[in-house]
Amino acid sequence: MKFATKAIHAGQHPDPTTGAVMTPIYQTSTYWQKSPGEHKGYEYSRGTNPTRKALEDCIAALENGKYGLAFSSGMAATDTVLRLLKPGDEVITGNDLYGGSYRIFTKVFEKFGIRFHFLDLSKPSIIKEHSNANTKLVWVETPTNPTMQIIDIEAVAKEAKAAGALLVVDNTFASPYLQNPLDLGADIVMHSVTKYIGGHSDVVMGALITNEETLYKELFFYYNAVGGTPGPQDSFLVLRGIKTLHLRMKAHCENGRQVAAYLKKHPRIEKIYWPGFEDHPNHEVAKKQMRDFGGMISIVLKDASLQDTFEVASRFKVFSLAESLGGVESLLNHPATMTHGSIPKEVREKVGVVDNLLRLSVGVEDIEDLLEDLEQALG
Ligand code: P1T
Repeated sequence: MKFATKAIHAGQHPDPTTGAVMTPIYQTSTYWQKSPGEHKGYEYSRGTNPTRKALEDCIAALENGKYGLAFSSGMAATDTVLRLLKPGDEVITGNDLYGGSYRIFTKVFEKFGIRFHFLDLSKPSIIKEHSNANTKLVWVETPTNPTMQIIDIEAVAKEAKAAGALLVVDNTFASPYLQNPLDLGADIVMHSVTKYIGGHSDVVMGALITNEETLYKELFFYYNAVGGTPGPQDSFLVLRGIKTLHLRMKAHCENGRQVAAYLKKHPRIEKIYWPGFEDHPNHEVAKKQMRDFGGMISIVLKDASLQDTFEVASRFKVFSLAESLGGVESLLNHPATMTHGSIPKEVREKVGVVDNLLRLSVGVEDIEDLLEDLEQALG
C-alpha cells in the first residue's frame, strides 16, 4: 500500500460487532475474561486498548515499521527509550535539540548515572571519536529544533552500528510523509504525535516505531510497566487527523516554500534556516533523505534586541504566538524563552538559538494571508 492509502486505512477494519467503518472509541479500562487469562487479547487499557492499537498499527505502517507504540506525550515516548539504559551507559546526541529533550537528558537521566554527549552530528564521523564500550544509544533529531540542521541518517546509522549503539531518530519535524528513518538504518523512530501526525493542535501524544521484535518487546515492557499511555479519545482524534496527513503535508511544504522565499529577501531578516535553500549547509543530505522540505522555518531578526523581538512576535495576527508546531494553523514561537527555555543561554547560543531568533510553523491557510501577516508584523 502507498502512503495515502495507509494513512486512511492502515490498522483499521470495520468494527466486528456493528460494522462501524470508523474505529470506535473503546472507552473501557478493562475487559471481561471467561476464566483467568482466557480473553480476546485485551486485559487492561494501560497495556492495550483497541482504539489505541488501531492508531499504533497505522503509525507503524506510515513509518514502514512492524511495531508501533503510542504514548501520552512525546516526552513519555522519549522517557521509555531512555529506560533501556542503565547507570554507566553513554548517549551520543546532537547539539541542537528540542528543549524538553535536552531537559530530560540532563535533568532526569544524568541523575541516574547516564552520560550524554552533545555533538555536531552533521559530521557523522564525530561519533567514532566520542564512542566507547559504554556507548549504547545515538539520539538524532533531523531537521533539528529550531535551527533546522539536517543530519545524514544513513551515515549516522553506520557509525552507530560500528559503535554497537542503537540509533533513535526523532522524526517529529519531518513527519513520516517526508522521511522514514527505519528505511535508512534507524532502530527506533520517535514522534511527538502532538505535531504533524495529529495535525490539529488538539492532542498531546507520542509514538515509537521499530522493526525489531526484541526491541519492541522491551519497549512494550516499560510502556505497560510505567504506564505513560494515551486514552481512547485521544487515539481516535489522532486516527482521524492522520487521514489527511498527506494532504496537509503537501500544503505545509508549498506554503513553507513561499514563506521561505519571501523571508529570504526581507531586509529585516539577518539569517534564515530552511533546508530547501540550495545554500543550506546540509541541503544535499535533505534532498537525499527527505521527499520535500517541510513548513518549519527559523529566522533571526536583524539588529533586534530581546525587547524588539518580543514586540515583533506580538504583532502577528494570523500566526499565533504559541509553543508547538505542525498544526493546520500557523504558529510562531520564541525558542529562547519558550520551547528552549530550559537550555542554558551559553549552550543554546553556541548553535545559534539567540534571543532574536523566531521559529515559524507554517500552516495551511491561504498563502496571501500568511505573507500579508508577515509583511505587517515585520514592517
Ligand atoms: O510535546 P511532546 O508531545 O511531549 O513532544 C516533545 C517533543 C519531542 N521532540 C521534538 C522534536 C519536539 O519538537 C517536541 C515538542 N516540541 C514543542 C512543543 C515545540 O514547540 O518545539
